[in-house]
Amino acid sequence: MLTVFSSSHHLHHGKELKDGALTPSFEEPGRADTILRRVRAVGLGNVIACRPFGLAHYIGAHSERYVRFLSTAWQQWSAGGRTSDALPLVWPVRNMRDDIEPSVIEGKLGYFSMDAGAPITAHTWNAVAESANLALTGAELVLEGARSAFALCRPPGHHAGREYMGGYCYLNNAAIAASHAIAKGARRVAVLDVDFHHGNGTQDIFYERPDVLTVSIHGDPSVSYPYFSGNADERGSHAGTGFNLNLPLAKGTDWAAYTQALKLACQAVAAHAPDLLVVSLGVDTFENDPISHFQLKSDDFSRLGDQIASIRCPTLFAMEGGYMVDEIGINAVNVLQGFEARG
Ligand code: OKP
Ligand code: ZN
Repeated sequence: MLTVFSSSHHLHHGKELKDGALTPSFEEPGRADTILRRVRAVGLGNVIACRPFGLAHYIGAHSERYVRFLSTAWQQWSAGGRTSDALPLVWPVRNMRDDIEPSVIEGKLGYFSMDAGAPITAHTWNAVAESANLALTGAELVLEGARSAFALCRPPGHHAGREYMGGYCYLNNAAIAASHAIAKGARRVAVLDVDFHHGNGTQDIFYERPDVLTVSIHGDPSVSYPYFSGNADERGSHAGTGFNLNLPLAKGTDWAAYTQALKLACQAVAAHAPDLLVVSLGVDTFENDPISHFQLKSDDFSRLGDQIASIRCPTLFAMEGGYMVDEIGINAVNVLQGFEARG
């Protein structure tokens, strides 16, 4: 399996609020480097650079005004001399105006975000665009005939919606890859999200569409981030009704319970008969993950890959979360090797 990688991810490491204090984000450069090291150590396959793509490739999954905001936010934020991370502080909620984009950056930050978990630093945009380009490249490799590819995306993408960032995510890499596949002639695509956290952004982007099935297995939102989406009764709307499947699981879920949900997820994907499957590959379901609450062990990730391979569909893996930096290389690559072992 080819891995698509770029060292541009080093351009991004922001700060997040943890227990009331601003500290370096869990989503940090060591993550992607650890995974790349493991890819090389096991000889998964060649590591290649991404092909060139531009702003136009991000529009569709995202709105034009959101991409414009993201690509210019640091310039606007720093214009007055600020050097600290740009973070939102005000959001439109029930009965407030969510239909008028503010003209100043302080307002735009809240307008285009779901939380304060996506800090914008001086070179964040470069890292974010390159991360999306990795997924776009991986999608093209698979559309050109590869059975699978691994886009080692960082920053992750699945919390980013059509018009918002949040939860370490800016551009939705998996959704951009799925949209590109449709633009290139794929009739149906499925996105299977196995990150611990609900893929709310991917759900948002495809919620009204029947051509892109979105399936997510995640911590029950009543007790787990992102709290405000991911319930089982969110099934899609309009023409997309029935084409979104959420499988929320309790805190403490282990492989025995996880594999049951995964079986349902894989059945739903197989029934959609997609031309491309995009797996939002988060490995924060690991028992020792510092911010998540499932109990998967390293060997379980091999089984996860094997079960995904049983769908028998051309598959792009796009990296999402996983924060136990010592283990995420083993766990992510176990999924990929488990997938390949089925042949
Ligand atoms: C991104 B991905 C951490 C609280 C949770 C946001 C988590 C975003 C997860 N102290 N903060 O889905 O892995
Ligand atoms: Zn996650």
